[in-house]
Amino acid sequence: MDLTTLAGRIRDARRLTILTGAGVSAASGVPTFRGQDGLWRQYRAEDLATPQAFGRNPRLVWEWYAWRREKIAGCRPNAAHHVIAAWSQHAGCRVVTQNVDDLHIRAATRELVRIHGSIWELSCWDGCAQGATPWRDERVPLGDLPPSCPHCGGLARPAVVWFGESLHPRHLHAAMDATECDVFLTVGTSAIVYPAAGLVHEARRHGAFTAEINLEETPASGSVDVAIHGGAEAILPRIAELLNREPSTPNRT
Ligand code: BV8
Repeated sequence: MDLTTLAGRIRDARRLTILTGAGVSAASGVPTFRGQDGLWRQYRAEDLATPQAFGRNPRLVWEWYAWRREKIAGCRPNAAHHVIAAWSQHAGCRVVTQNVDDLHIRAATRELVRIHGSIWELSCWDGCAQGATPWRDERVPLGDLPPSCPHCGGLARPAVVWFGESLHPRHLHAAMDATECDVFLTVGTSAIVYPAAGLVHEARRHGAFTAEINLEETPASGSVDVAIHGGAEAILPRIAELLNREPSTPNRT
């Protein structure tokens, strides 16, 4: 199985779903969660991205998010985001991302489901009715930490899904719906965070051809039809180039 065969599968697919993780943004300079640069002051993501950690020390958790926002503000979509955005313009292509950096949005990706929310959005931690709907605040720096809810003056939180929190039902439904596809690509994810990591298995169950593009082996590598080791920012443009070389095809150029 090589890139040409995978390109052929993508070319013939009426429905293509792409799941992305932090590895897609790595080439843009966004730290991944579990790579070398994923640590912050020796904390792991799982130590800070929880409601319990926030309840105990909202300022510390906000310092981590403010540090990430500052880093992400200086990053731009890379070639992987642009190829995915181009494919997303075609009917039948859906993109499900675990990333909260919004680089897929900045690359003008269509049919995008952000299952873990956005680091650029906030909601009310103290549960006021209006503050339940996330609001966007792209200020860098964010101002005094922790920020307050503009509706009730209580504590604001990052509008992301923390470990131990359920995904928004609408997002979970859209992600599950997207597993009913002909080709399912999982790109740049360590495949250990659920329910996102379960989507590729769901796609297989629906009879999809599954492929993984990742720098290293993951728990999903043994289950997919093809596992390609390499940088998403290099592999995806090569596949796109193979597709562009094809005689014009109705599904995807
Ligand atoms: C849920 C938002 C139901 C926040 C994130 C105990 C109690 C409660 C729950 C659990 C539990 N045990 C297990 C669970 C379930 C838990 C879970 O899966 N835990 C894991 C750690 C085992 N899941 C949840 O809690 C989920 N909710 O289950 O609800 C429930 C409710 C209550 C009680 C029980 C169940 C919610 C999970 C969402 C967590 N939020 N993010 C924030 O960002 O601050 S997850 C976080 O990890 C990010 O979103 C990230 O995207 C995601 C996954 O990480 P990856 O994207 O894969 O990034 P990573 O660094 O790991 O890997 C990058 C990969 O890219 C690497 O393989 C690398 O080799 C590769 N790479 C690097 N460079 C490149 C590359 N590949 C290609 N090209 C490159 N250039």
